Amino acid sequence: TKDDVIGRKRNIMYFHNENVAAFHYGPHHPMKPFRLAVTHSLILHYNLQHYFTMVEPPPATYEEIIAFHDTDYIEELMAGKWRVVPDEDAVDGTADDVPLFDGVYDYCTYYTGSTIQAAKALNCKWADIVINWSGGLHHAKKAQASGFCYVNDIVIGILELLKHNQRVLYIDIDIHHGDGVQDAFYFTSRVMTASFHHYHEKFFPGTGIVKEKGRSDGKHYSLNFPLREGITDESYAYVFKPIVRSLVKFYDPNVIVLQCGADSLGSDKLGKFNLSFNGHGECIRFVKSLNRPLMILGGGGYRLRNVARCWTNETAIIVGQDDVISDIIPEIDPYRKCFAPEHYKLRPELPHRFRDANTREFLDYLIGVAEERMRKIEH
Ligand code: TV1
Ligand code: CA
Ligand code: ZN
Repeated sequence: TKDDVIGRKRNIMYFHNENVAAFHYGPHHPMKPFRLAVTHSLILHYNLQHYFTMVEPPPATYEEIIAFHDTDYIEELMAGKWRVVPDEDAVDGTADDVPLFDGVYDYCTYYTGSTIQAAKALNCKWADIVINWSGGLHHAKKAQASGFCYVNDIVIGILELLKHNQRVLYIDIDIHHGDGVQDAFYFTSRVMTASFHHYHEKFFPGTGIVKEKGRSDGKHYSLNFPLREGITDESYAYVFKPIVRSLVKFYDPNVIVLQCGADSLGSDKLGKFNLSFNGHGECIRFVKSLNRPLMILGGGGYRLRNVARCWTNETAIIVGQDDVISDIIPEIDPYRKCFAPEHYKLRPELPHRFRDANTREFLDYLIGVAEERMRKIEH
């Protein structure tokens, strides 16, 4: 394979606890854990499991979860009741985003357990690349659920990585700003966070402007790329590649964590970008090519069939089989009917619903700011 030509073959581990897919946020809620069952099934029916070690990790323990979260907050989550905060919240509809559905705490232990075991596998050098598509819930705060996220598995996973690694680079290509991860490490230089997202004052969570750059020891170690709607593969690669290349060169991370939210794809139910499967997957391919220990996580993604396609294609990219596997969804996949509208293709073209509002000048400005910041990095 190409891996053998370019370098040493990389050892890959895949973490999945199937219990995670059985939870329901509620009938009209856009977040559907079932997408994880469809994704996992598609990965298996493409026989990609021959190229990685599959692990069913144990759920995260209470002790592991409170490594980041506030104990009072986690107790509310376990009890299935938010504490009553007089007048606030309730009215503004934020509570609808994070409903206390049946088993919500257990759900969190499953996706977080996979991220923790993935981090441990990198720490012990059992694997060079680890994958957990159920993880990547980047909005959860120390003492608050936010944007479909209750427990921040990414922060907990990075804390685990910091036990054995001096510097962790976090890259986030979900269309939403990775605010929970940024906030958790805003004051430290041991984690550099870089989020690429759509920014608009009315687009959730409304943070992630260029000026948010970290504070005290963490000054210059938070980077934000607030993109406008409709970004295409070409424009995205134009900013992503040079920035990530320089980040790795100047920050020289010991490990990279990549949140691969699939809501940056075109035609996502909540998203406003125009990325194709190829454009999204190109980011994963590029980060892999930098040859650092790597943790791949999921995140958002609200068009169920496209989430499964996206992460299956990206699993294939990671294992070096993307140019080998068929573009027709395997017939024996029990969820095959999900893919019917686009003739059972793995990587159909997605309609462009938004004009690309990212001018060349704007993208050059973002690259310029990032390069100036990186020159200030020292260690
Ligand atoms: C219940 C039922 C909840 C239908 C939420 C879309 C719903 C949304 C729903 C929704 C929806 C958001 C806000 C609300 C600010 C809040 C996993 C006062 C059709 C990582 C989280 C987006 C994205 C939250 C998570 C956002 C992730 N958008 N229908 N809620 N308002 N919340 O805008 O980054 O992908 O939309
Ligand atoms: Ca993002
Ligand atoms: Zn998102």
